[in-house]
Amino acid sequence: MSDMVHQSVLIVDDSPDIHQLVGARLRSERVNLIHAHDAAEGFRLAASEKPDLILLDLDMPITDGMTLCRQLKAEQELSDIPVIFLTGTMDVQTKVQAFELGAVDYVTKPFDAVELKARVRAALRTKRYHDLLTTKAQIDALTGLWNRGYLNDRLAVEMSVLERKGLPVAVAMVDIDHFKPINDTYGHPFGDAVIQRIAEVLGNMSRDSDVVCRYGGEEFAIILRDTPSEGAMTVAERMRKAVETLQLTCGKTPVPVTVSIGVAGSDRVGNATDSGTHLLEAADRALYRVKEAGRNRVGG
Ligand code: GH3
Ligand code: MG
Ligand code: MG
Ligand code: MG
Repeated sequence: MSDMVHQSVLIVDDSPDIHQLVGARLRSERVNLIHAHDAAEGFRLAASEKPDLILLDLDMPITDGMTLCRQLKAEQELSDIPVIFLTGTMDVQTKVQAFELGAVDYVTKPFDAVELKARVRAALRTKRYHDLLTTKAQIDALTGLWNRGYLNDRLAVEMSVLERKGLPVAVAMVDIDHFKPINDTYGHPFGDAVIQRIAEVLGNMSRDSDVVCRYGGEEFAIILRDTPSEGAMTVAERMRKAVETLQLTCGKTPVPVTVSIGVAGSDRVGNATDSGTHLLEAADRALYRVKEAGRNRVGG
């Protein structure tokens, strides 16, 4: 989550004077200013820096602000960055066009320092809420792990990275063994606590680069980046063992809990961009086989 201190503003304007002026006006605001002097540089810096706000000059030679705005809005990763147009006079039709393109606001030059600050602040505040909601929508409330929606999005991204860079990706599907009787015997709240503890173990046993998700009820899916099938099997076995040795209790009653894990790697399943679903399905089939074979084990 970007903190107020770290929010960044990209200004795209062909006039050095405007850069200096905006810099001076926003000096008292705790924002990082990033400077671009034409549309091409603006697009490049938007993509690499992912600013929280873009102040965009309407009139620029070569490529104007409207065109750059259209390009930004067409890019999935950049389309959520709010854009405020900086402009001299602006007729109603141009204003309407700017808003239709996705601009959140405009400021007319010469701009009043107080007004510029207020508009920048308002846009950054909305961006913080936006980021917060986006994050919340991707997190599972019970465990704090990523949810299934995020898993699907992330898997698609990882598969395209894989296709470009050739790094192997693996998926591990984890399912708690005989969970229904645990719920039935000790109650649903205890069942929830078990799910939380296992989520914790999976989180602790994974690397920062792994993506640990709650897939559904008592099922988890882990994306293991830059990991071939064999390595994924080793990680999964470590996780299985860690759960087995948990020694959970309900009151004073020991409640042994185990998991079964199915693993699938891109080195076996294939690395097409659309193969994320294949990978999940293959891991799920492996899990099914492991369950059939007797549970509390790992299989590929
Ligand atoms: P298996 O070894 O074959 O996986 O047996 P199982 O009993 O775990 O079977 P299954 O995976 O089909 O059962 C999942 C059970 O998990 C069913 C449901 O009552 C319970 N469950 C699903 N979501 C939650 C949850 O959020 N909290 C709790 N406490 N229980 C849940
Ligand atoms: Mg200009
Ligand atoms: Mg299940
Ligand atoms: Mg189960």
